[in-house]
Formats: sequence, structure tokens, C-alpha cells
Amino acid sequence: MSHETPHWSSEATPSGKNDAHGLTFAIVVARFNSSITSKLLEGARDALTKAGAASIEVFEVPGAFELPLAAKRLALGGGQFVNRTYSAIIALGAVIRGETPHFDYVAGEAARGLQQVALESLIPVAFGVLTTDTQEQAAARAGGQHGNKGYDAAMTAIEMARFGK
Ligand code: INI
Repeated sequence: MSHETPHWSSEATPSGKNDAHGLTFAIVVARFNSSITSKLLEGARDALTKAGAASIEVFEVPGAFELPLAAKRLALGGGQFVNRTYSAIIALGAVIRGETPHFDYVAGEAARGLQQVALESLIPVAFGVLTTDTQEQAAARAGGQHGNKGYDAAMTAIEMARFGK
């Protein structure tokens, strides 16, 4: 499979793997590197809207390191999120190595924490966090020549929301 080939299912039939009718989504997006993450958000919204999502709610956090806690609060559904349930959560961020000596901690903990939320809550959490060496590499994956990883994460979330159901 080519690097550029989407890894999400292209099964677009009604009630197929990328039909989002009846499904509810939360998107958690980091403000750090917002010129990139705003593009990831556009891509994710675009995918969910085209797939017919029943609802899309967007929540901001300061940086990628904060994504797991926000995702966990959304998955648990207490407090401000009582009576809200999500078919899947999409986490969006951009961690760029050139800008930080603690790249590995921020990127690693975001990935580990988000997977932990998914496994503990059984609510799919899509990993739409770019981890790149440069700003240019991030831009290329946020609506540039390498596509939009926010869009891809949303398509993955739809497929996983339907997995086994
Ligand atoms: N957060 C990011 O989302 N991307 C980054 O590239 C980044 N850098 O470069 O440091 C970053 N840092 C902030 C981090 O996510 C936390 O918000 C901060 O450490 C406070 O907990």
C-alpha cells in the first residue's frame, strides 16, 4: 500500500463503514500550533459532515499534552458532559520537533494517553496528532500535498464507531 493511500475503509454505501448517520462525535483540538491544528479541524469536520454525522461538538485544549485528559472527561460523560455520549472522539494536535526539546514527551504522552482512554472507556479515540520534524512537514499533512490527517482521523473514527456493532 502506498504511503498516500487512505488507510480508512472506502466502503461508502448506506450504513457502510464510513456512513456516520446516527453517530455523534466529539473533536478535541489543541491550540498549540493553531495554524496547523485549525486545518486539521477543518478536515475532520469536512469528513464527518459529508458522512452525515448526527452531531459534531468541538472542544479546545492548550496543547497536545492535554488531549488525553480532555478525551477521558468526554468519554466518562460526567460533570459538564453529563447526558452526552459520543460514538467516537477525535483528538487533533501538532507536535513539531524543531520547536521543542520535549517533543518526545509531549508526542509520546499524547499517543499513550489517548490509546489508554480508548482502551479503558471502549469509546474509539482517533489519533489525529501530527508529529513532525518541521512546520513544513506538518503543513503538508494539514491540507497540503500529503492530504489532511484530520480528515483521515475522522474517517477512522467513523469506521471504529461502527466496529463490531
Ligand atoms: N504542544 C503541542 O501541541 N505541540 C507542540 O509542538 C508543543 N511544543 O512544541 O512544546 C506543545 N507543547 C505544549 C504542551 O502540549 C502542553 O500544553 C504544556 O506542556 C503544558 O502542559
